[in-house]
Amino acid sequence: MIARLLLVLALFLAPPTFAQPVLTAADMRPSQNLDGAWHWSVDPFRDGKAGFHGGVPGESSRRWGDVVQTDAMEKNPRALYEFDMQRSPVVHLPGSWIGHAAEMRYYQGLVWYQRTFDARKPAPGTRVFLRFGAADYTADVFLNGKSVGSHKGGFTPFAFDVTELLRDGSNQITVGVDSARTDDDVPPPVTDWETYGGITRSITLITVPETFIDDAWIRLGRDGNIHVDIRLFGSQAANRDVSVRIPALGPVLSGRTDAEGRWSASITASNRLKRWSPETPTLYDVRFESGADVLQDRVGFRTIETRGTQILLNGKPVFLRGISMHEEELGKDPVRAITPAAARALLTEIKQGLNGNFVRLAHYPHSEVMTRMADELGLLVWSEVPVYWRVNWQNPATLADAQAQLRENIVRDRNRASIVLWSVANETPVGDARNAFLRTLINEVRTLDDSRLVTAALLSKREGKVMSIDDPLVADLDVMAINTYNGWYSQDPLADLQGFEWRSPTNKPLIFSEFGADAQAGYHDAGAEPHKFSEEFQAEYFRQTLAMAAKVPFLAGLSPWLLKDFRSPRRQHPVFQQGWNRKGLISETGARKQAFSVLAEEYRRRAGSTR
Ligand code: GCB
Repeated sequence: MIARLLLVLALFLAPPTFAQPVLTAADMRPSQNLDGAWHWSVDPFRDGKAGFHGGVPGESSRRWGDVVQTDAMEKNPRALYEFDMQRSPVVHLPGSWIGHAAEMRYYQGLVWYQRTFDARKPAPGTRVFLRFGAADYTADVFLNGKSVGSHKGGFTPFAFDVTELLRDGSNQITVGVDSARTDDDVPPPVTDWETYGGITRSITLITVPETFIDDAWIRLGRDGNIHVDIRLFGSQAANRDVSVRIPALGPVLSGRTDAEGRWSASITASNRLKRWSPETPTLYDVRFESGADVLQDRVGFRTIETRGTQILLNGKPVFLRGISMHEEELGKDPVRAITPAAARALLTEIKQGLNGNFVRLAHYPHSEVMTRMADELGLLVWSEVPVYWRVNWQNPATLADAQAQLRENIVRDRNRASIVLWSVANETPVGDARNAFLRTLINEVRTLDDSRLVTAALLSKREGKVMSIDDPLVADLDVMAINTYNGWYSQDPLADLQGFEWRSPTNKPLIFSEFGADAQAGYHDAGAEPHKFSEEFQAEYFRQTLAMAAKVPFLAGLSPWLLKDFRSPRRQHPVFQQGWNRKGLISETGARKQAFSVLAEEYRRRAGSTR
């Protein structure tokens, strides 16, 4: 009994381990890109997994055979297969199935994808991983008819070792992606955004030496030193030489891994180091080496911390002039395919158009394309996991899912200087089970990354015109964040907003992580009191809310809701919304609404000031 208790305790106290390789900076490794033409077939009854008599999904199921054995009918006139993937229509991946056909617009369920590609049997001493940038929500992956693994969670990367299954010549990948979620999932089924089921980020085949650098984290500590942590994966990971070099800055730092394949080291930062900031987003090539493996990354170095109610970037107070956004490209029919050009277009609107220095990447981990672009363009980033609204706080499996998504996000992006805030939740109602759940996530963040700030978007309490933050979680966070919609979801006259008084329970910085109002681009109402959904209403709402914000002495940043109109199935006003949340400052096609210049002007005024 005591032994069992100790084991349970040890499991709780042990630092997180990664049974699966994480392949940090995988997008920088040479790879065979498998994006492009894939066959697809819808499977609303999940027949391909189990068939109408039920049964276990996998190779033994007859229906599963249907999905992979597509040439069998040609070979055998008596064979019967009702899936024929190789003759199914072709689409371009990555990109959600929303764009495959009109009838897929609101489909939530299972879709099969398949493609063939040429490869070589891996050379001895190498491993090959099949990596997906993301698939929403559950993915079951098969190579040459054999299961290689599954993944849950729509926004983080995963990779499977396929060394044993790859063969010379033609190979076949089949993926079953299921977008359906239950109340136990993260996020739960009801959100205020489009699900975008499917394979939404790149698919690659990555070859590495048998023992390789799986994780390499480098950052500037608040102590002025550069810290490095490397973890090798493979049979030779223990007691092995490793090194790290920043060619532009000087000497190689090297050492040997411990029995677990880990190596940590610190070095005083060179005085030639140019710190990364939105004004000077300097990135350095960093080269990690061990044996035959070389892993390159592009990394910026900066510090982020708080002092009282201020946020300090590189030791100096900074006011976060930001805006929130979803992962959705510009255009009338987005499919959540974020190319570097799509990421650049959106982030440039923030940086240059709005005079911003900050973006909240809501409400889930965005593509690594986006976070790398933020590094390059110079935007501070809030990164979050989809712990959104009503999560099943009581269920340990739900917590484990949230932890896994958090871990995958942080480990993927720990080298991104742009990211300054990890957020663990959005608008979650206070309660014991919720508090315990979120505290576990906060502890997880701190174990994985002690160099950034932890936050969560909280709800405020209103008594008359007094707004307060009545949430025990503020004690656990570095930065408080509040979503506030007075004047939009309430019927307060906009002119009254300035009279709202904000009270803080603690001496910490506050960010208004959301405020916003819908407006349909092109709908004008120049009346003395403009109607909701007009550009004039939204502009006035921004004027008044910004004036209110200017009076909050502990405010350290803003990320209003939001840059661009985005698809949301719960926004069906037939005239103004038509399936889109219209709180964007630009329309889905990029037309700037009046409020855009209101915010741009406020940020121009605030640029250079710390408040
Ligand atoms: C919120 C949510 C966000 C919604 C927004 C809205 O508070 O965090 O996901 O889209 O309000 O438009 O109501």
